[in-house]
Amino acid sequence: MAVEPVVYGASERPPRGDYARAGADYTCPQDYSRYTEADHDTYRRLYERQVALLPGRACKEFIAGLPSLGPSHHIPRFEQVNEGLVKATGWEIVGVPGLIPEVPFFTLLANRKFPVTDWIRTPEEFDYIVEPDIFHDLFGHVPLLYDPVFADHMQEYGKGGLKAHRLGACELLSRLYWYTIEFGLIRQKDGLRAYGAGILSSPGELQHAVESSEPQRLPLDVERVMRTRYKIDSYQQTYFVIDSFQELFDKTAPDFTPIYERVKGLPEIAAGDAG
Ligand code: HBI
Ligand code: FE
Repeated sequence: MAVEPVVYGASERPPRGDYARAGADYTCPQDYSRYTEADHDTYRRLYERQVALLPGRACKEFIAGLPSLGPSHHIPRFEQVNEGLVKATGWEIVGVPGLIPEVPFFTLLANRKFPVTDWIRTPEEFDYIVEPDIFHDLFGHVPLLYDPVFADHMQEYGKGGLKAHRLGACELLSRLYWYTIEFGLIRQKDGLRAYGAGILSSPGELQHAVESSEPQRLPLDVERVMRTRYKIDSYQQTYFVIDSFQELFDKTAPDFTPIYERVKGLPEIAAGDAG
């Protein structure tokens, strides 16, 4: 059954992925034979550029998990990544044609399955791409799934997403995803480090988020996050900082229903406002 594609944000361009290959749960096999030499070369170049920027900027858990993706000179096979990942934290990566609707997305996370886009950007998009491609999903998100606390948090996020959908609070919860799992910062003993996939997979934003004096950096406060709008096509003007993944897990463990009620009655805060 062909499923309807999903387009992220207001992009007028049709989605890149071949949604006809996806099943009812929006997953599709990683058709490894489709990758061209140019695709493998793009992956290798993206990896090489990014890994050189990680020291002093990526959190220690990300650095520890990255080698588990396997060799960097070609696009990894999902089943090979899964051999180690399933043993480590019970997570597995599944192929998807691109962005998928909230409920299928949350359902996969709730079952410890992380959706990884199966196509890679063109060489012309080497420096920037709006939609997440395989490099963003694999390099940005998967290494932290080897960390037991973060892995548990991601599953709880998925379960919370299904609940948020029932409560009509997906927009509020997606802000939490944005300001933590995509663009979160963590204070570690040797300094401020990135743990968000959107930061870790971007050369420019990794330096901006950790080193620039421009953005404001606030302690993670779930209610403040849920009131804060975000932009998908520019560096963040606000980052939220945690001191440990345990803090992230504990702050997002409570039932959000009362927070959703309170936030719905409060004015939103623009991405760069002190609020
Ligand atoms: N689909 N494949 C994919 N990857 C995502 O990160 C993703 C998605 N669909 C919805 C979504 N993220 C956002 O709504 C999250 O903020 C929940
Ligand atoms: Fe992402």
